[in-house]
Amino acid sequence: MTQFRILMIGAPVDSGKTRPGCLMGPDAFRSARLQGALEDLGHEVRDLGNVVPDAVDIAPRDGLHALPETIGWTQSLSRTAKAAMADGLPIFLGGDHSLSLGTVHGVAAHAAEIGKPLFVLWLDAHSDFHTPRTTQSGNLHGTPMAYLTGRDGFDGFPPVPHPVPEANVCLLGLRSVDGPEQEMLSQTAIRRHDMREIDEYGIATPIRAFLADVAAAGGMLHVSLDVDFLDPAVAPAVGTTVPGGATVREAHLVMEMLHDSGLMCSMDLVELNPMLDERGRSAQVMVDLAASALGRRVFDRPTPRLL
Ligand code: 6HN
Ligand code: MN
Ligand code: MN
Ligand code: MN
Repeated sequence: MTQFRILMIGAPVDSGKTRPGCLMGPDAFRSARLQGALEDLGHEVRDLGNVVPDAVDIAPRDGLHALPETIGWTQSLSRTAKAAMADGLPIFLGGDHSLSLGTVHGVAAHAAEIGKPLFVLWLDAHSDFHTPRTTQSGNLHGTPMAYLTGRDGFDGFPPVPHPVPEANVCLLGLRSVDGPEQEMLSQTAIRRHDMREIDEYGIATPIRAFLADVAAAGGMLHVSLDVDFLDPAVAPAVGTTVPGGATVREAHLVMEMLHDSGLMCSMDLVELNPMLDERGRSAQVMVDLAASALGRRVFDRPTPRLL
């Protein structure tokens, strides 16, 4: 099995929504033994500690929660992510999903520098495709996909010189998409797979097609895993639960297929709110999923080839 040099990077971002708690996420992942689980697979794992946000001189804006702080995080995480990409396979320990405004921004800068197309797999109940102009909640964790694909409306944020091409984005697990997001998404080439499609065709179908395209393009793949991709019955520790999510096995299958593809170059584990957890079980599910994405399996055999 390919061994990686894995960099654990804490991103205790809690500014992307009003309900606090995600700042404890990185330490919950550490307590659930993420490092040991990955070392057990033979990887070299470094815990680089937690990132801090840049201090920025930006005015708060009505209707947007904690805008300056989130811009500060975007700046510092973009720099950190770009540097980490040259040094190993970073796993960003969230922190709410607004951290991806920065991590994917930095990963995209790295991809552009080495001349590889970047693909993004967004495992989430939500599309996170609001702009600061369309958000109804004012919570910026609902915006990263719009920012990263180059939408307007992100005044004060770092410019996006390397937007992720729409056709390179795959949203998987959708079951809560707001009206303005639906409207904007319908005008893009972004791939979107809702839970109904997963029910009807199985989760392997869309992921297999996406991974084949990443491989054919010689691309690199960033994976952003939101706790609410999972059904709240198995992962309650998230502020934005939506019933009808992925099962434990569906999520593991995605991770196992990611590992077999050898395409994943970076990963976010986001939205874990330990305040809402039950005896640490959501943190444990997320750690187990990360381990599957990095090679944990029952038998040493590849994904079975179906028709
Ligand atoms: N997440 N669409 C809702 C909003 O407030 O804009 C929910 C966003 C959820 C954010 O999944 O990271
Ligand atoms: Mn999300
Ligand atoms: Mn550049
Ligand atoms: Mn979500």
